[in-house]
Amino acid sequence: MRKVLLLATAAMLTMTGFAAGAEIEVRMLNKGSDGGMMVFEPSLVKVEPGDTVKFVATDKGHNAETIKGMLPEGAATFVGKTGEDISVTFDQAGVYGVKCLPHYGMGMVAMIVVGTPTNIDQAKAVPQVGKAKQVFTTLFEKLEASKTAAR
Ligand SMILES: [Cu+2]
Repeated sequence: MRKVLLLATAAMLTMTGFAAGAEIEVRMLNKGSDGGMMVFEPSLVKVEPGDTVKFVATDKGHNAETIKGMLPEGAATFVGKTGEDISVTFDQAGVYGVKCLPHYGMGMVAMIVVGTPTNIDQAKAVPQVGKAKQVFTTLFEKLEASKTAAR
């Protein structure tokens, strides 16, 4: 009897943990709604610390992983498996660059902004591959524009 109660308590705590942060879905697609090929959609996501982003393998052949140096200092890196969903809870504030390894050079990247991004300059300084450079330039512009609008 006592064991059952303990299990029930554990289950409730687990559920409470899930409820604490929001979950946002980012789909990995061969073709985006704007016609672009090989994209994360949305490619710019703003969340609060403790929120979870679920990268959904809507189309197979993609993955989501951190870009070296493009995350706040001390934050954990992650590497998703190709063709599989991966849920990442972002506890540390900052800008995170995410890439699909097979399509990095084609510009399949996303930016996750958690709380107040304090590492924008460092993130901008990270060298990018192929078309990813242009995509990130656009994403940083969008981020700056949204900050200005909020003022
Ligand atoms: Cu991809």
